[in-house]
Amino acid sequence: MNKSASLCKFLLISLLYLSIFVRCEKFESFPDEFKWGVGTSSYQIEGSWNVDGKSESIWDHLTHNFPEKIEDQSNADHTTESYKFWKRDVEMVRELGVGVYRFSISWPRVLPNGYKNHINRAGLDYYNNIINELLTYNITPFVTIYHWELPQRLQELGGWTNPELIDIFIDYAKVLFDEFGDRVKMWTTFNEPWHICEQAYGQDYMAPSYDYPGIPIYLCGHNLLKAHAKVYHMYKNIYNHGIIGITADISTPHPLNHNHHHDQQAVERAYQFYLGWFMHPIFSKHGNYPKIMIDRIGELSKKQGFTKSRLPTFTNDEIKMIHKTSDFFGINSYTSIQVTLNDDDTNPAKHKIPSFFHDMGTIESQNENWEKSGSVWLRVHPSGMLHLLKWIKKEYHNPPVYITENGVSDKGGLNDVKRVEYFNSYLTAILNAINDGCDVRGYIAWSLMDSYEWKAGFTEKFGLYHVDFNSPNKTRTPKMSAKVFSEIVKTNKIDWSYLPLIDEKSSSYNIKQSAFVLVFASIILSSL
Ligand code: GBH
Repeated sequence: MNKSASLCKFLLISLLYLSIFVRCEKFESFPDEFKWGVGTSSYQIEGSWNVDGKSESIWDHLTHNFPEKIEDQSNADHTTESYKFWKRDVEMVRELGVGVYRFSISWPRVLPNGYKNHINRAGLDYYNNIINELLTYNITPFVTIYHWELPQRLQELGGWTNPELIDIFIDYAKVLFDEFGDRVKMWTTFNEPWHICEQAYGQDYMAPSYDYPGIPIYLCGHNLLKAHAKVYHMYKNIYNHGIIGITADISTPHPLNHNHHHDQQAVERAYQFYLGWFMHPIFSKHGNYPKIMIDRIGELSKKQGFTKSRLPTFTNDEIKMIHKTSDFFGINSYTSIQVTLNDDDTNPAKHKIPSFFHDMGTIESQNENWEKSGSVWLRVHPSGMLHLLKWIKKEYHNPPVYITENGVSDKGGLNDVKRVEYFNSYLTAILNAINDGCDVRGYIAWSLMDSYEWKAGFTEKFGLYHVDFNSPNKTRTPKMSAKVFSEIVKTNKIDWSYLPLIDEKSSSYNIKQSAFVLVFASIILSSL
């Protein structure tokens, strides 16, 4: 063989090798522009519940008047005292090296009556301080306008079942845009509308624990969607310096029995009832509620003797007004469920009639093989995240997605190996989704630090930082997961070095191994 031919061959093989290597690298790292963040919410961290003019929220009201409804009878009167120690919080965000801090604003801290006739300057200044401190260090504030803290006085008007709240919410949002809009460029209106409506009005569960299944929940959802859309338009018309969206939540549904096509149907129903209820009107091609919800709730309502559907109807103008009112698809997801159909005639699950769960017509469970966490509802199932992201891509034509919450609980401690495993395996699933073409733009880990976990009180910990709730300064200390997460953020790669070899590791390395086999094969072939 002559010299130039062998040089040519050499070059070709090098090129092949290089392209495979680059491909592997690409598959193993997150995109350069990927946004990393950590999250908290006001009630869970602020404490100082009645300080400097703040009034009572529905969570203050619930925890003060019905402590027996909370696992450890606790409340968030003090919790991590971020109202005092916010500087330390921002310092931790810096230590982690993330570019985004997602936090929420307490409505009754800013507008104690709920209305804008009385604006509490001290409340606004608290958030101004946080925002300014974040910006000093180049950290993007990502503000949630409503993470469940309704002023109690507005609850007394019927809360989110009262359409009056739409305009009152617009006023509240306007106060925030006027005050912070010059510096805050990332907003979400509502955190987890399903929880705000179903878990709070349909059950004796999240505040206000209204326990009225199947009716007020849909009024709540209707008002929430209108309030969201109107605030979106106001922002776009008057301010429009940044992005604004909504964050929904779901535990990824899987068929209980993979071979039963009925169970596949149950999966689709669960997606549409949990996510589609709020996201279909915004992200689907033509807007409005999912057809399956309109049909099922309509038919069941009729059977049950109601004059009209318990699911309210949007006018055509309202459908248009709500359609496409989110710059990104915000999603919170922690775990998976298994579902099977629950037919109306038999109702074997004995769901209350009417109720959201009876309307959906499914029975849920969790797989005993999925690893447990510190919470009964949360089992570790990373491939659920991949399914979910693919479903969103397909259903809503690949919208830009922010994973606004994902994380795991334990019972506490600094050596949180399980949390490291959780983040690594869920992030591997997310990376797979990105390599599959899902437009995931960012990941916000839940949570910056241990905090008040709603009905579970202080019995479950989600933090990257440990908080010593007994110390006067509520001392915050990084856990192992904080160190690993900051390494991931720095390198844009998942970091397995802290852990013994586990499945996901070997699978991500398989790509590289097969690449090497390929290269060797080609070298041998070419030398023949
Ligand atoms: C998110 O909600 C919240 O946005 C966040 O504030 C919260 O800290 C985080 O999740 C972790 O929970 O006890 O079986 O009846 C997710 C909603 C709320 C889902 C509590 C599970 C308990 C269900 N989570 N809920 S159960």
